[in-house]
Amino acid sequence: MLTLYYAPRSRATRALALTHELDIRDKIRYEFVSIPRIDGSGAPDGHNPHPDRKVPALVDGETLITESLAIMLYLTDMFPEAGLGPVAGDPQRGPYLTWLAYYAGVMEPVYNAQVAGVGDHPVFRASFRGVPEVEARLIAAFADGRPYLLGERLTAADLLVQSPYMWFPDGAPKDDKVKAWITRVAARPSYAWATVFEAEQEAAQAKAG
Ligand SMILES: N[C@@H](CCC(=O)N[C@@H](CS)C(=O)NCC(=O)O)C(=O)O
Repeated sequence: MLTLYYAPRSRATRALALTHELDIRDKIRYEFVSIPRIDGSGAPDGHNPHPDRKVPALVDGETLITESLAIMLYLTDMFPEAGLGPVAGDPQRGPYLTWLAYYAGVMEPVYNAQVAGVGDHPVFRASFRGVPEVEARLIAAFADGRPYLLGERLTAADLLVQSPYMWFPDGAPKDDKVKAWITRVAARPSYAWATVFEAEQEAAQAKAG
């Protein structure tokens, strides 16, 4: 049995959505945990196995998997028949890994640095480049009219790479094709389910006190 530790409206939401896309909700135990929130509410949860008490965290038997990239890759490799992540040997495996790694290794630092006001520091730019390069990368990816990052089919890379623009729509590239992709991913039934599921569980937690 797999256990996914999550908190509502967080980086775990895309992992919840992935479990819906993979059609594995009956194979997952979902564990609600609290996290400290920007408004001062919430607190680290002693039940969360993540070493930093962050979400998402996935437990498979004795194995703990943290970091959204690792969790998504772990799950799409574990359930390849769902077609949410090209497996080794598939020509799309390289682009798939590239987008997953680009999100975690470049996009998250770049957007966080922008918010922190340090994105233009020459050392930062030398390592990561910046928002204009991220936007150019996405605009180039969708220039041929493809609906998803790898082509005709949604993969976990779409859920990961699109997620910052769910939280900060104003930060999305000003490009119609990219914007259409953001809307397309957000409109997936998996996100509707994740949003309702989170809200229901949050209400149940509040009621239980
Ligand atoms: N790099 C991690 C980041 C996880 C993360 O920062 N999650 C936030 C929620 S959006 C969290 O748990 N924050 C709680 C805290 O900082 O204590 C990932 O992508 O999984």
